[in-house]
Amino acid sequence: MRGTRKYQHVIETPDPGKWELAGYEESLPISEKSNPMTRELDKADPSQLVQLLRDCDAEIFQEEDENLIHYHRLYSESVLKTMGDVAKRVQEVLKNPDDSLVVLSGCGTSGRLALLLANSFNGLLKGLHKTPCYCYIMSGGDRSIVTSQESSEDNPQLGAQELEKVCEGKKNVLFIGISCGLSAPFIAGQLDFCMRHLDVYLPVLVGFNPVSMARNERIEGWHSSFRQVAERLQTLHDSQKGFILNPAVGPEGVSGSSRMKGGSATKILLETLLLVAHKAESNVPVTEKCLLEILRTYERAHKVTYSQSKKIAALMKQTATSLQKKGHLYILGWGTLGLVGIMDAVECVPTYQADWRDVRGFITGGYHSIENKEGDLSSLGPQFSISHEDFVKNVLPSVSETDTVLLIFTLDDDLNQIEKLVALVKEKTSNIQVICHATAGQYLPNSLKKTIPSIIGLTWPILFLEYEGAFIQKFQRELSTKWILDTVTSGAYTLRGKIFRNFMVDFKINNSKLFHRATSVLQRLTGQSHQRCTEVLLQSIYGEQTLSEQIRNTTIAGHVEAAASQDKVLPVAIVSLLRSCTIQDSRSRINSSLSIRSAIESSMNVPGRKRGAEDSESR
Ligand code: S6P
Repeated sequence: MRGTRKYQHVIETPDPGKWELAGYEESLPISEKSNPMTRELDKADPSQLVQLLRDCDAEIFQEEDENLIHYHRLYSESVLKTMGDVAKRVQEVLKNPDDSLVVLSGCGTSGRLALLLANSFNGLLKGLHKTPCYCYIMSGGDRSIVTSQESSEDNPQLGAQELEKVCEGKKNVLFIGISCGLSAPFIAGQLDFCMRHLDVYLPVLVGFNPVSMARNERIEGWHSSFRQVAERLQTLHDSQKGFILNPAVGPEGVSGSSRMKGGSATKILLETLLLVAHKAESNVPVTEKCLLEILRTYERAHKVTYSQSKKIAALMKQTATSLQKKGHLYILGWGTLGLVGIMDAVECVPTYQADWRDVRGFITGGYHSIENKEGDLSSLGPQFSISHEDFVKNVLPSVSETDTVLLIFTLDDDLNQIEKLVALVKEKTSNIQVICHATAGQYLPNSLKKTIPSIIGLTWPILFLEYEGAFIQKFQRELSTKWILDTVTSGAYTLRGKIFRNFMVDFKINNSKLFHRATSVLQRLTGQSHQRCTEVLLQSIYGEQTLSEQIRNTTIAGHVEAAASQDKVLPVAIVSLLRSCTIQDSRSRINSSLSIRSAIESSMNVPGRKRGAEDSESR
């Protein structure tokens, strides 16, 4: 443990990683760097995978190290101070709910978290018979709750329009734009809009890169880059007309997969800040101590969660086996834990090119429980059927031994209903697992215990707190569930050969960020120039060895559109570059390989291959 630590930590956070040293993958922002801890993620067994991802999650709580680059961390004074300042401004909104609003906005996972958070705090207000004053925006609209709509995040104008629409008639809006990588054009458009209307809007940016690492290419069809917007926002900090909350939490365990640490850190940071604002409403002043007290409860949640590492590893192994046999993972959750399950399932699609049927989430009460703006979306197609009734009616009849069913609930949920569902599922598969949250002193009834072979039991301490504080337990349970599911699905897809080292290598290129990530992964694995990598990526997207002038002159948005109809674009480009073979040869090699990972691994060892940057740097 380092001597510089200021706070007594609940968990043992790892020592600072090599990623903090000057020069480590210098051209990349923290959110896109590869985490030195997980460099051999693809060779790990389930227990090691859990341990590695556990340590990565613990980095969220690591403190700033003055001996290294001066990255601000969650516990840094400047971050705590900004959290306090923003909390005070939230208080002002809470005092005048009729013409004020707190808007939370994001894309992908960040958008789903905006929904979860807005609903939590509206729920908190409603419980006090106060007017709800939170609202959420997600790029792609409510469809993005249950399906991946990555392309809509590239549109800054749309972001601004949506914001203007939800804020119509309001005099005081606190806008919280979440972009973990400080990269989403949709959020840039909204921040820019706020800065042009500072009489009404107070813009707050939440993300996990320093401003100097915010995305720097000019947004297509717009006037600025994300970085320019963030820099403008930074200048408003001293006058308290705008804020940036961007502690470093370290690179993701799976490079770039911001649904993992980025999502968890968003939840921790914003729930802490907002809870303090609500407590302060009852005349408790906003202090660093209040913030720290809550942050510590999340550290505790990390400890409680990963005390179940063995069982988490078993669930991961079971899931990987199901996926390998072309089976599925069905996640059935109660209350907001169901939404956490849906969030995790949806993300498997863009991150691992999974079919939407592979991992699916269901929630008790369907859309009614989610309380989304657009109401019931189930008429949009089978993908949008998300209630337990939908599961029983449409999915259960075809469930078999190859499938895994995971139930997630608390002991305060309807245990009779749960028991009945368990019995129905058991008629179809014995692979049934449970995540069960209890408060100290509560026990799972024997009748249920006997019927479920494997239970991940998490017991949370009783919190003798005032009304607002009682929400902490709900937040802990959600985060703990998120950590387990992130680890299980990321680990299962790693075991299925979808990761090479710690790079996602088979993701859908369906927005500009992902196009740039694909080029960057290509460069890192092959050591070839940016220009050459872009060229081969385009060959793979268009399936043509010779690129026409028309293709070369197409915008990135055009390439992204073309990539949408192709599969395995990145793996084909990687193998083609490593082997100096045609796109067609590469594709047939991949198609006949055991997994994407094995196709890349065997191409790495081709005689005479030029060593890649990654090879020379760190292996
Ligand atoms: C990440 C996930 C994406 C992101 C989205 C927003 O694992 O696949 O859906 O959440 O791209 O990213 P950001 O950096 O703006 O929060």
